[in-house]
Amino acid sequence: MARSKAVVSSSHHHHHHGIWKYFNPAYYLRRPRRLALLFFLFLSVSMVLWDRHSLSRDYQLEVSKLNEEVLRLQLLLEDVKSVVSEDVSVNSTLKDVQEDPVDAQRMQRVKEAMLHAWSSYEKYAWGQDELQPQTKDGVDSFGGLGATMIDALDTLYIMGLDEQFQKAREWVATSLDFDKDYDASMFETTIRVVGGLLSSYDLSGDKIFLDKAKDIADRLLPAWDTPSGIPYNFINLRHGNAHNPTWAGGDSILADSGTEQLEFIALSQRTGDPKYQQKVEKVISVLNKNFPDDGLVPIYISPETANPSHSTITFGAMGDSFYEYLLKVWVFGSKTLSVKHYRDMWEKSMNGLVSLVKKSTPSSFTYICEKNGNSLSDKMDELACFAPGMLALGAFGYDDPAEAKKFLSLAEELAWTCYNFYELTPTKLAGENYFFNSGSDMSVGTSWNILRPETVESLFYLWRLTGNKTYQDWGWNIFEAFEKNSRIESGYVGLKDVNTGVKDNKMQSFFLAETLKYLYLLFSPTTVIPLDEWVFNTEAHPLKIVPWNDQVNLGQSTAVQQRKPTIRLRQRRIGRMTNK
Ligand code: DMJ
Repeated sequence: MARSKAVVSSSHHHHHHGIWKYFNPAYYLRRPRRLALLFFLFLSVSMVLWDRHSLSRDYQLEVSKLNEEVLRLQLLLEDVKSVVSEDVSVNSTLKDVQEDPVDAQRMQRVKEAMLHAWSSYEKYAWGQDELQPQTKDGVDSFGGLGATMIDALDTLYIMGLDEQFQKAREWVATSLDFDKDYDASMFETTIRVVGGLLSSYDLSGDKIFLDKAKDIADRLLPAWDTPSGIPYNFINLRHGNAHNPTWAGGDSILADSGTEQLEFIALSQRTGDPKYQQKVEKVISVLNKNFPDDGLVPIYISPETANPSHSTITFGAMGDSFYEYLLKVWVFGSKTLSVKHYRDMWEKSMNGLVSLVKKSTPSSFTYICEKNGNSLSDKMDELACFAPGMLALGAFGYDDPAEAKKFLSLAEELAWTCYNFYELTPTKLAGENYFFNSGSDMSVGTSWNILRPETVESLFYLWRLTGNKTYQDWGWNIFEAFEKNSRIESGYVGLKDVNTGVKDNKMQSFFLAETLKYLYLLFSPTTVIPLDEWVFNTEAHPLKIVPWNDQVNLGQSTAVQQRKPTIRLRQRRIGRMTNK
């Protein structure tokens, strides 16, 4: 009994030893061949794992490339289908059709660029504000409102990227949430989010977009509750408390305060509720009370008194779109009496603009100066390159043909300068701003390029309004420079320096909203978003012009619905000619 106990105990001990001896280094030191075997085993396992990992990475890459290819083929198929289905029916409207095969090809190339930008966003930053293509992730730079998603909606629609549009539409319906404890810029949120949603509503007739636009606009509205009616520029989306940035010394910014008129007027027209329109129209009438003869307003204004403080006058950053909207509200209001004061203010401002215009030496580039007090500074932002387009659009509103001609040629001269902002750099992409020096024309100041649209925007207007194909060619050159410098495998990035081509890590949402849309429209038939039926907001979101209702009739405005067929048909016809 005692013996057997001893045996059991010994065997148990032995067994225990049997498992754990392999973890004892001494065991292997005494057995070098086992050690070698172990090492070899370790090596093979790691190699197999590593190989599998890189295999699956290659595989993923391959799959994503194939996915893009499938999408491209789907687009082609869509085009071919429309040839078959519409061949019989469209003979009577052939004039709408894209006649130029080069245009048609370029249009497809821009559409493909949009697809690349969009699928990159979809893959790495879905639902977030902006894609960071280098790090392949997203960033919420606007409070997490899906800025790129909303900015891209109407571009997807116009280009006929239906599946992508539908998927984004589902995100808007199910995941877009504005209840954020975030101090939003009322300007950025209006032009991108309110504008993007309203445009999608006007194009598709889908009510979800109008509901969402109303939701966010209601959260922005308290920003206008100031002593003067000039709004505070930031507002908390959840709590509704508004304020101005401390860096502006408590003042409001001109562009930030005067670039909501189109969106909020459109919202009043579409909802029948006048409160949006009232807030934004008051801003203009308040500014009109002390409007200077030259129509030039400094960029800082007091929200208490509506008086401008001593600050820069510019058609670039912080001034720009205030002037743009004076003209566009007049167009949006069907140029009727109720919006005449907008046109009057705009014409004054354009005389002011002329007083800032100079020519460089030796090459005689026309440029717009900035003004500080009484002195002009020879500096122009690329942002100010929206001005040629605005001038061209407004030129046709002068009764006096001499005035019309004067402003159209000014527009054309400025467009040449802006095109040279691009042409003169090694990358053929423009810097952020330029300095003009007598004897040596111009030189790049701040040297980054963040995929901005202003120059191609102006080329689009000039092409539409003059029919001069040179503007298309300039736009195409700029597009190719973006393709060459800014396109990477996972999206489009800006450049830190247009001289060296060093890339940054951001795909700005306005690249999809504006740059690619204007480029696409530069090569589309002029019947796609015709300028006498639509007004582009400053983020390139087209809003449909509807009969200008006075306050009493606002409720009856239902004109902007079921627009889908019109656009779709035109889209199809383009495809048809592409394949001819
Ligand atoms: C856009 O958000 C708008 O075009 C705005 O008017 C100016 N800045 C960017 C594009 O550069």
